Amino acid sequence: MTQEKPVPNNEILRLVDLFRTGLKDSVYKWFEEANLCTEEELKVFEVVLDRIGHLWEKEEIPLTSVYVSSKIAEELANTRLRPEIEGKSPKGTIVMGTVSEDTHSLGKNIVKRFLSPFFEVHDLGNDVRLEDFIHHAKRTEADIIAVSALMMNSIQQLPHLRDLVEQTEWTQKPKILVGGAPFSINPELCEKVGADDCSGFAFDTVEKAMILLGDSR
Ligand code: B12
Repeated sequence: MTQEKPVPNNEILRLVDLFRTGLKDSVYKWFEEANLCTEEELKVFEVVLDRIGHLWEKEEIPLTSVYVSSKIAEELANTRLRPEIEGKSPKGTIVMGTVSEDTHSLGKNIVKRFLSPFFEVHDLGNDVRLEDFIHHAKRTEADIIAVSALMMNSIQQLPHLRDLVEQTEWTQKPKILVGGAPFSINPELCEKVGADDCSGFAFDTVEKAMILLGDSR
């Protein structure tokens, strides 16, 4: 991995403008020229999307601009963000999804790409009911249920997932791994929602999942 290069604030502001106005080619050119490593690229576009979210919150830009930005970010993630690890044999099974009433898929999809070389990942998509996480975890004998939650409303459901895990009979009880931006802002949320671990950044999810797996075997 190359040495971390801080991206100056004026460059972040320029990128925010390029994203929100849908100038996809200029965004690509920016990343080409910046020549960052994958971890830095991911950090940059999380910061940019966070700023865009705040602009929308302050009613400085419409929701359509957030949507346009997310479409560019999605394409960028699919084409540029390559985890620097390749095809290992799966070490366990993970059922993952974004929790019900939450359709923020970008972070979950990135995490899936990072986990897939190491685990058999069953992606249930977005807006997944807690009962469906349990059903699929049971069916696949999953080691981990990995849940993405970006909104406070969706986070509030998570303690009930712990209840459902405890109330269900398992051959081997799955661990709960949760993630999304709120967990990097406030890591204490992890304990509050009853998860076994949490992460606000895709880069440490493989390690966290491996540790949970070690604990559960
Ligand atoms: C893009 C975006 C959208 C896009 C989503 C497109 C898509 N396909 O995902 C659109 C425009 C559709 C959208 C809609 C809405 N949004 Co929105 N959105 C965002 C925004 C700007 C960026 C989210 C994002 O993609 N970030 C980039 C990714 C890569 O980061 P990430 O998700 O955090 O994921 C990383 C880590 O957290 C971690 N991770 C993520 N998941 C997981 C899971 C596991 C298991 C692990 C281990 C790790 C992990 O790894 C990822 C990579 O490092 C956020 C602002 C923010 N700061 O989050 C608001 C934000 C989340 N949205 C918000 C809101 C309110 C909405 C709407 C309700 C708006 C509306 N009025 O309709 C709707 C909700 C729709 C719904 N029911 O879900 C609020 C939530 C406020 C709150 N506290 O509850 C935010 C915070 C904006 C704000 N500042 O107010 N949104």
